[in-house]
Amino acid sequence: MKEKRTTASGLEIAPGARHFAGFLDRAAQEELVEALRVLLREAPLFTPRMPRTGKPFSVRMSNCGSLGWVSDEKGYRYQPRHPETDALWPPMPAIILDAWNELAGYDRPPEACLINWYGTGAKMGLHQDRDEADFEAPVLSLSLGESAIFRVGGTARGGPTRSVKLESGDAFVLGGPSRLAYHGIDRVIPGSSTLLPDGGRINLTLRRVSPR
Ligand code: MD3
Ligand code: FE
Repeated sequence: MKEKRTTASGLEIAPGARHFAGFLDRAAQEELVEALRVLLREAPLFTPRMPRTGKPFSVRMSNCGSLGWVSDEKGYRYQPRHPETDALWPPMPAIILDAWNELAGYDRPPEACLINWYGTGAKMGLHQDRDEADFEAPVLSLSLGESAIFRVGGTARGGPTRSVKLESGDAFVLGGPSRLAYHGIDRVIPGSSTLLPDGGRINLTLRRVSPR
């Protein structure tokens, strides 16, 4: 597929899928990690489980914002409370809202910020994000820590895919025809970043959930 440059740092890798390499500089990444450390004390990482089978995900998760994504035997859903503490999700740090305002090009603020934590060997299989009622809104992803091999295809399962390396500080916006693209994380590259002292990778995904 032909690549098209959109802004100084945005690369359109498929219609509506833009990669902003190095969007957050090192200082901003460190500030965001510190904000997340504070937030995760209030809303600890939990291990989501597959609907029906209850098989645990290899990725651990938490959320901030008015709604959070959770998954267990009963299914995938967004809810206002943490599944284990029953507390409301903490508010989104300003740096996250700033990224949405700069990159999303959408007239409403994000409602959900899913925090994915990848330790050694964690991955995420190819899937579509379709638990939201507003597909007009883009999804914005921010990557921190070790680099990941991200795979993105089209809107049909089994079609061609391409791989993109997501590095610490990168932003990725998925909108338009790519909003319902299949995507996943094949693997995280150990030792590829010094941002997190104990290694691993954090990905944040910002979304609109409610219908317009
Ligand atoms: C493409 N997270 O949480 S972020 C997810 O790196 C998820 O943790 C991955 O897929 C991660 O659902 C990938 C990039 C991303 C996010 C949303 C998308 C790519 C997307 C929505 C549609 C198409
Ligand atoms: Fe996804």
